[in-house]
Amino acid sequence: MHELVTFGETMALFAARRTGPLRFARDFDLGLGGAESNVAIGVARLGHRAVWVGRVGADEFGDLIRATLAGEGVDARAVADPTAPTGLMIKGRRTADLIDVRYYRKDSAGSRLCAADLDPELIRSARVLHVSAITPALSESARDAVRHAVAEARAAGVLVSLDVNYRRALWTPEEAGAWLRETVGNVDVLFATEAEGRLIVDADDPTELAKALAALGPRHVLVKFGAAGAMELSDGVVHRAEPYRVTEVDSVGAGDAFAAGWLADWLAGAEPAERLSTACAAGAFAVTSQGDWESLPRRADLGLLRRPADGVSR
Ligand code: KDG
Repeated sequence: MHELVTFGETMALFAARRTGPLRFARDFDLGLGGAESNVAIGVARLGHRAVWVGRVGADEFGDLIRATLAGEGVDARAVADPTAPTGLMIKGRRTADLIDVRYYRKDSAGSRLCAADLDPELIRSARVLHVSAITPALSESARDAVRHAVAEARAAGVLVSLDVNYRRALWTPEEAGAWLRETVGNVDVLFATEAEGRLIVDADDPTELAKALAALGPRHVLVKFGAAGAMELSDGVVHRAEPYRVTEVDSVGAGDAFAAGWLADWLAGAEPAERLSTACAAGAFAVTSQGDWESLPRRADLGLLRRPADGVSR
């Protein structure tokens, strides 16, 4: 039986191998990326059963997405849409430490996701429903799918998790803020960076920000500070986690890894300090290599970040 259900758009991802303007890239690595499927992979690697639902084109990229997710142990329920292509994400490296992401996803198969693609029984029988605020920005039907899924999960007592994942290419801060304010009251777990939290409420201090977000409904509020760690406000108690020191290669996907680590530990019944530490460790692993999810940890990897002095693990 599955434990976590998630859904959203997953795209084929072309990552330039060379640093510099994209027009001079020449060679690309082909893979895939999608906030929710990244979370599903992360949760599966940490030992829990995850289902991802989405739409892909009836094309090579759709096949790639299906096969890769299956290979990662995710139960991928992808509707192949013959009328629209799989969306594309292109990752350039403008400078050695500046990644530049472009999306070609308008009218993609993934953006046509609709409520009818989601089996209500799948949601009702899960322990966690995880969504991101990318999905409601894709299309009216995708927004409707989120509304239905959240309502279904709430009614069945399934933990509802929402990662803000603000995408400025898809909607304005005002549009995102309005949707988020309308939705967070139906959410149990909220993941946000400080800037994303401020799309919803007005507060400068991070603790005040977390409190203001929690006052809207979520029992667990996670505020992420990137390389500076994270804080969690759960049941009125604040927990803080120090970051793990790693060499950053590609930060895209760190937030999804963080959510995956936290949710996997919630599923495992871990204490708040432990699950926050797992979330930070998963986020740290995610930034250590190219790709949005490839370097996500298995349980056995988590301890590796408490490194031996010579940096060699034997
Ligand atoms: O966090 C990384 C993901 O969000 C990425 O893999 C996909 O950017 C993405 C999007 O907008 O769906």
